[in-house]
Amino acid sequence: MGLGSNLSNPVKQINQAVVTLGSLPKTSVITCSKLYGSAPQGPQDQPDFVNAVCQLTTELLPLALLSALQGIELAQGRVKKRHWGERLIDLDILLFDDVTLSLPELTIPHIEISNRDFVLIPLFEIAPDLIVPNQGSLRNLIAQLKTTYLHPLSLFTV
Ligand code: ROI
Repeated sequence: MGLGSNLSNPVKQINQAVVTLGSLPKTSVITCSKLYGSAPQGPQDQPDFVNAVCQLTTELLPLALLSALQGIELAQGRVKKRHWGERLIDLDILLFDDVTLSLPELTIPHIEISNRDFVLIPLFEIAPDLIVPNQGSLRNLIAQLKTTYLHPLSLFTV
């Protein structure tokens, strides 16, 4: 899954979310990427994001996991400000084993996965040989990114 934040101490928001994810019923966090700083996709008049991805194991079904993630977002105080705008915490299901799903409330793989350097590059760190259902190898998706605006965060802050 993907994590992103660009408000109210993003590093703290992401760390908090990871801790809470690990406390969901029948769910554990297996591994997480580094934190990355990334330029916003969408309106440019907002702060840079902090992004990371984590691998979970869970017995929750996709829609139950989605509602658990939405619960965490709300508990951390997320309020929607504008489309593709700044956010306190964003938790996205990116992939779910080799499931493909297309529902109004949830698309797996994540609908924007192939356009997002801030998802693909952290994913490569934890799963370099990943195949994205219907979209081929992660390696190839990364090769097709036009530009990337990502830097490992530890080089700059913390
Ligand atoms: N841009 C970046 N860099 N990182 C995000 O997590 C992110 N999330 C979003 C939008 C607003 C589309 N842009 C983003 O939801």
